[in-house]
Amino acid sequence: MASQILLDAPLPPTILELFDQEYEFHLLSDLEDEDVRWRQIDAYLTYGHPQTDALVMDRMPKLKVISNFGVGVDHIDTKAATERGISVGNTPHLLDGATADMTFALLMAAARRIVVGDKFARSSDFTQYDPSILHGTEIHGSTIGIIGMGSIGKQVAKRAHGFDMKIVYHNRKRDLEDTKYHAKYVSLETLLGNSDFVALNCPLTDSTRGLINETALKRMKSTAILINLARGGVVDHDALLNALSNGWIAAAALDVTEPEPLPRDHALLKLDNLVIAPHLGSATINTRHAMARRTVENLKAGLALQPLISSVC
Ligand code: 8YV
Repeated sequence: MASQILLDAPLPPTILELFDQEYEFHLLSDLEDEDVRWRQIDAYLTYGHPQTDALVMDRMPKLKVISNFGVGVDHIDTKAATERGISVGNTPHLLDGATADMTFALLMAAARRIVVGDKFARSSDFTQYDPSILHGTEIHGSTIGIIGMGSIGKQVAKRAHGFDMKIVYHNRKRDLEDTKYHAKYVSLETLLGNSDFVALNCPLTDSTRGLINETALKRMKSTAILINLARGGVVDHDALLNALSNGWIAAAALDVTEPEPLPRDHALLKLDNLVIAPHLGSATINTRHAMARRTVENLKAGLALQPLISSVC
C-alpha cells in the first residue's frame, strides 16, 4: 500500500513533483473527526503552521514523522511527538539569508517611508516635487538591536555591519563568537532603550511570547522602529497599536502577526506608520525550492525510520 501522507493545505506542483506514485495524499480539511483515514496516516507534511498537538497526533496511531515546511515549529507540540515516537523535521539554515534580507527590506521600507511614498507618488496629490515631505530615519550609523542572535539574527548582523550600524543583541545567553558579527551582548532593557531599530529574529517560545509588551515598547526610543520577522506572538498587538498611535515609538514593520492574518478591520492596518507583509520572510524562489526539497527528504527519511536530515526531535 502507498504511504499515506496528510497535508494541511494543497501543495504547489513544485513540491508535489518531488513525490512519485508511492505516496497517497489526504487533505486535512477533507477529514472529518471520525474519518477512518486518520488511522492510516503515516506522515504529516505541515505547510501553513497548523496547530499540531497531542490530540491531533493521537488520531494517527501509525504516524511516524511530521515534516514541517519552515524552521519555526511553535505550532507543533514536540514534547507530545517525542512521547509518541514521532520524528519532527524542519528546514533550518536554508532560509537564513532570505529572512535576513526581508528583515532589512522591511527595516528600510519603514525607515525611509517607502510604502507611504509609493502611494503618494501614484496619487493625484503628487503634482510637484517638495523637499520638505516624508523625511525618514537615518539607517547608516544608527544602532540596531537584534533580539535572537541565532543563524538568522547573525545574517541580519552581517547586513547591519555593511550599513555601518552599531549592533547590540539580546539572547538567552551570550554568543561567544559575537565579535565575528561586530555585535555586543546587552540586557533586554539596554537593547530596548538604546536601539534605533529593534529587530525580532527569535523563535516563539514560552519565554518570548509577549516579550514586546507595553513595558518593552515604553522603554524604546520615541524615534525607534520595531521590525518583526519572528512570530506574531512575540508582540502584544494591543500594546503595539497604542505605541504607534501615541508616539511611544515611531514606526513598525511586521512580516508576521497573531492572528495571521489580522482581522481585515484591525486598527493596526489603518496606520501609516506601520508597514506590513503577508509572512514573506523566506519567500524567494530559490529558498522555497530548497525548503521544499528538505521537507520532502525529511518526510521520506522519517517514513523509512531513518534519521532526518534536519531533525527537531
Ligand atoms: C515559512 C517561517 O514561510 O520558516 C519559518 O518558520 O515562518 C517561514 O519561513 C513558513 O514556515 C512556511 O509556512
